[in-house]
Amino acid sequence: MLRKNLGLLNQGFIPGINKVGDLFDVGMRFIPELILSANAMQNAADIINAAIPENDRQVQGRFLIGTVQGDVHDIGKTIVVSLLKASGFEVKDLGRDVSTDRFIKEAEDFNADIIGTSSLLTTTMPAQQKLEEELKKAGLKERYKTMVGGAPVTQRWANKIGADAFAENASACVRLARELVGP
Ligand code: B12
Repeated sequence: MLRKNLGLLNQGFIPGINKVGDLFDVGMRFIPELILSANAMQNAADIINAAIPENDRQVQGRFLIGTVQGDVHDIGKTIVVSLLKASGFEVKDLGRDVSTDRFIKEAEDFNADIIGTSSLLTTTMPAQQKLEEELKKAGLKERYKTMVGGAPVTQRWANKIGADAFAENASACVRLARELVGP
């Protein structure tokens, strides 16, 4: 069931919405179509996410996640949340447009193992670097593992800013999160 749902996403909806993004990029589609497609994708993702059973067996780890400041893209982040929950992680989703200070405060309150940040705009990716800098300044870099993701984000960027991991999609996120929290 989980594999079928992921197939619907990975072979169907995600390539579809990215196609819209590419057409928007070259000026063949405009904001109204972007919003229409986003709503259709959001509805599809909600149905599929709801069909992914939460796994309440032994908790694998505590994963705090959110989309960075200035960025309202959250469809991808929401898919990641569903798969983490289905894989036994306790997840706190802070939503979108989340400030660096809030990530750090909430990580403390939630006693997080991993802080995951999503960025879909090249203009908001620097917020992922700011989190690394603020964690270092606060002497908390060893306390939390960090993971970055989002369409423009790469392993090279993760290495540059000193993030502990980069995952290009939800399945990779679960695999890497398990490695980060260890057995
Ligand atoms: C849908 C969409 C919107 C919707 C968002 C709706 C919503 N609730 O999310 C709306 C219409 C609001 C929107 C607005 C804008 N958008 Co927009 N948008 C898109 C679009 C078409 C699809 C994004 C998406 O949902 N992809 C599908 C999901 C499943 O993929 P994903 O997000 O990458 O997530 C996967 C992985 O990256 C990873 N992942 C994601 N997050 C995380 C987090 C962690 C921790 C981990 C481990 C992994 C991970 O796992 C996910 C699942 O596999 C993209 C095109 C594209 N190719 O990305 C443009 C795109 C991102 N948008 C773009 C732009 C420019 C804008 C606007 C500035 C347009 C404008 N002028 O107003 C505004 C900015 C608003 C803001 N402040 O954020 C550009 C960004 C260019 C750039 N690189 O900076 C893109 C690339 C389009 C383009 N080609 O120009 N957008």
